[in-house]
Amino acid sequence: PITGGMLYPRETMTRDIKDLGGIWQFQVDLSTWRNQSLVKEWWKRPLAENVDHVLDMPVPSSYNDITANRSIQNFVGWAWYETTFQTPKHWLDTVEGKIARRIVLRFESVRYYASVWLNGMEVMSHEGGHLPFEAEISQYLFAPPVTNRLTVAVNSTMHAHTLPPGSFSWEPNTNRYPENYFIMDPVGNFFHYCGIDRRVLLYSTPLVYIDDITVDTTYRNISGNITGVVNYNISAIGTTTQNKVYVSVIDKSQPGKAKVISSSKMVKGDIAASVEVPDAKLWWPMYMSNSPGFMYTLRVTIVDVSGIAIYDQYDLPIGIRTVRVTKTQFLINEQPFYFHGFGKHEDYDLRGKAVDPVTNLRDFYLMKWIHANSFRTSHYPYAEEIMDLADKYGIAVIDESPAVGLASKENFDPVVLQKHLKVESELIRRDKNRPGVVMWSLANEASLGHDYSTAYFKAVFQHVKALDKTRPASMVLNQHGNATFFCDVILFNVYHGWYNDRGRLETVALQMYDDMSTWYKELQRPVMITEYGAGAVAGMHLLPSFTYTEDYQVEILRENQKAFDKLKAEGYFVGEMIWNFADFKQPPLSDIVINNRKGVFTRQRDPKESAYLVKDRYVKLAQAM
Ligand code: GCB
Repeated sequence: PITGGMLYPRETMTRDIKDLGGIWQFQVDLSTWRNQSLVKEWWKRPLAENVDHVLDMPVPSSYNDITANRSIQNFVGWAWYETTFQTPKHWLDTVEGKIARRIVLRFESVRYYASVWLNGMEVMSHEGGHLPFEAEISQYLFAPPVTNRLTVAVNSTMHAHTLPPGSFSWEPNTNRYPENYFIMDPVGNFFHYCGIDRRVLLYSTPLVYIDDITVDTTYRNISGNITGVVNYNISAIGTTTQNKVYVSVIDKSQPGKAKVISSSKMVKGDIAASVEVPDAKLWWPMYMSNSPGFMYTLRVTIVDVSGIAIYDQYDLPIGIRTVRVTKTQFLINEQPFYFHGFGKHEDYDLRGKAVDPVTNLRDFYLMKWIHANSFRTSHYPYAEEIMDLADKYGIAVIDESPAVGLASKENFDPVVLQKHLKVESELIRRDKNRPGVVMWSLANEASLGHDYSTAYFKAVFQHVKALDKTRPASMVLNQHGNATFFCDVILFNVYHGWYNDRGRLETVALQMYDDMSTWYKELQRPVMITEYGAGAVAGMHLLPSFTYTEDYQVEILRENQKAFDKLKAEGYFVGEMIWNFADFKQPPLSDIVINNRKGVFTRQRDPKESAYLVKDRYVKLAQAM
């Protein structure tokens, strides 16, 4: 089980944040890799005293593409990061000899494994990228003017028992390979970026604090008059009979005026109640309303018994909406929703997988331009900054866990299953309150042909369903198998005219229609395509079109879309997502030039010819919503 609510740090009058981003010190330890466990003790002294020379490295960023050094680009093993900071003095004020605030160190993501020391003392470790972890650190801090030293050892070795798995081997034959030569087969076909790729934050809260909030929303519609119902569950730490909790729902267009306020006695632990929001505006995806992405603020305030002195306050953005799946439809607020969007990656020039506000906004402006209403977080959870934008703009998200490439029997080992359950717990804890998240994807293209994979997914689906009863759950498929029965919606990837019958455009529409209609016949539930497409190098043209030209990509998309129109008319086809939104970096595989070229935008986010075709189609789909 995981502990703590780990609410996303948001500043309020009782909570403050210090961002530790910037230039950190860095060095890789060329003599190690994860399988050998940690061998160096570089946390004991400043990094500069342990190595010949330290490098500078930006945080957040993947470390791979920053320097001109190939061994850092390809490095897999222990990479060391170090920074220093002073704690704001008022955080350390004491009351009766004890520090009166709770100080937390939080990492939004480190890929893949991290151990953290503060002033030479071990604070925490965490396995798994793309998800936050944190610890209270008051006891490790030096008071100013003394400077604190923060050391992080990062390791991104993937093997059969990591999630996602990778295959790792090394070549002992020193006649043919240099010493310590190893091969790590990529996790999927995206570049294996590593490092501290999201923000590192220090934040502080009062000692009496809101630990977690879970909301579940619904509404009543009486002849067009909508009353929102926000069920909430709040858990707080440190409260006594001296505390009350206020919950208010604030309409951001009228910031001074809370729509509803309810107050309850807060004794210890949890409180579950609900508030009704009169004349509520529902959260709708783009094109289903004139004000898509309408968000309220759920303000939770813990006060003293008189109701005056404020202990803690947290502002949770919420949206009021429902999601439900029938045999043929995906319903948002009881209206049929048709996904038209993309599979994406967190992948940018130089930064690798780093969270970056510039690219994030560029991507959302491009999604708006092209009239997309949805994307999938292929193949791992995306940064909370991105998820916030999706909520705000009304973009529906299929939220995927980092289970890509479960293929061999070893990958379905009980050890991996435990990791998978933990990852789902961490992901649902993080994203459970987001209206934009309309479905969970538990894996991508797992191999399903065995009893052990059926048993494995039965356990993962049960776990997810127990944690979240409000959203459909599925996984992205590229094959049939018993485990497909657990999926609420069939999400299918296939590359007709590319990975099969390459160059044969005349097969595409037929095969796509055959695949998708067969799924529906077999499982009698909504089906959608989550990946289809073709690679195109921007600027390359041939007539007749040929693989890797922009012309061929346009034709592949068009042929597939013929099938989608036919399927849509049959009433059970609920969406189409192109692989991929933008080109992204691959490992050095054959058959590609640097990047996976299936983007309708280049890696720099410029449109290919296909982007105009997609825009025409998505505009029409948007009008039909
Ligand atoms: C797939 C994978 C995706 C790849 C894509 C491709 O099926 O899900 O991760 O990038 O194909 O382009 O090969």
